[in-house]
Amino acid sequence: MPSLNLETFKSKVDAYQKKLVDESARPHDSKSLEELRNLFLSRKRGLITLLFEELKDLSPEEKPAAGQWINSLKLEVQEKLAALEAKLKAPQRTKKEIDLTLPGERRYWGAPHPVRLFQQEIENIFLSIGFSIEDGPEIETDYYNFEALNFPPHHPARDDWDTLYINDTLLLRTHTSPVQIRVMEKKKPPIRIIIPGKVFRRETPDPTHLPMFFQVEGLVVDEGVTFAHLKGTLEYFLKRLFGDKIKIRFRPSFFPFTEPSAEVDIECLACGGKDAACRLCGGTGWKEILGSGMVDPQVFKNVNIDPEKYSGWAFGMGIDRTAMFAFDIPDMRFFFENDLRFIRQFTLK
Ligand code: 2U9
Repeated sequence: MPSLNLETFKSKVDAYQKKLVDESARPHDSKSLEELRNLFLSRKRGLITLLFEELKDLSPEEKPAAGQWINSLKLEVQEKLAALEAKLKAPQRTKKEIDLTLPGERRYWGAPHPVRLFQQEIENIFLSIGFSIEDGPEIETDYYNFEALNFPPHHPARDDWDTLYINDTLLLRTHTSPVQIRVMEKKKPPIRIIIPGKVFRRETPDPTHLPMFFQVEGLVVDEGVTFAHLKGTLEYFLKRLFGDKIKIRFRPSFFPFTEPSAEVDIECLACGGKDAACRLCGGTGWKEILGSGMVDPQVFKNVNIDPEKYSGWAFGMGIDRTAMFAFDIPDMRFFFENDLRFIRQFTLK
């Protein structure tokens, strides 16, 4: 029956169309592509050719529609084959291929950070005169950061150390001094140590302040240690760091954990005291470089060291701050922006 024939014919065309879609989705090489072409378009046995031959079994009214179906299938076959052929001819890039005409990949080498460089310079000087290096926790208790160092609770002296508290008893250490307390609790004199490390204060960043910076502190405890040892050792240290000719002066000062205490200045490296408007020293000719003093007897009592038998001296110095002065860096924030053009500029002989 003609109507059944037309239906059967349509489902045959649809089945061939589906076959075409499925076959085109597979990967092809030139051989399988040729086989696909023959399957549909071979002049003798191709599916399209066979469909055209079957047209004769349909009635004259059915032929035009059926002819259109075959023609649109043939068009789709030709389009699909052309696309597959183009894909096969496109240059294939394998992983091993290297295109030597492309510009090279630029590699940004790092460099030792200026703060680290300066810290190592300081460490090497003290290591060479018999000190050893200690470290300890950055999160501390109120006891180790303040009380053991002779700051009673609520004492106004604490106001000079703007502190970042974690809770009522824990805080971010404001200096590396808690490490000296921990060392003295464990080790009996003689003690000769330095403690470089990160410290934290509640500061708004500006050219000379950051909430995190680096400090180095030192401690010497033994029998018969005097202020002369403090003075001699610090002078030796500063001359090694800034050169033999550097002028140094000691000024009286106050710290809760040392008595007597002294701040140490060096002559201004930028103007030598000759520029009244100097950016570094403000025209005084001197630059404060560190604080120091003889360990307060109360601090020794807190760690069960007998202050009648032992004495000691200590110092503290900002590493970033001093590196800024030594390298003539105008803004402390440059250290932590991680701009390699800045970081790469520094070397020490
Ligand atoms: C113990 C005993 C004594 C450490 C000291 C200073 C003076 C000092 C500042 C310098 C610049 C901190 O980085 S800074 O803001 N420090 O002036 N530090 S004496 O004295 C100690 C430490 C621990 C047990």
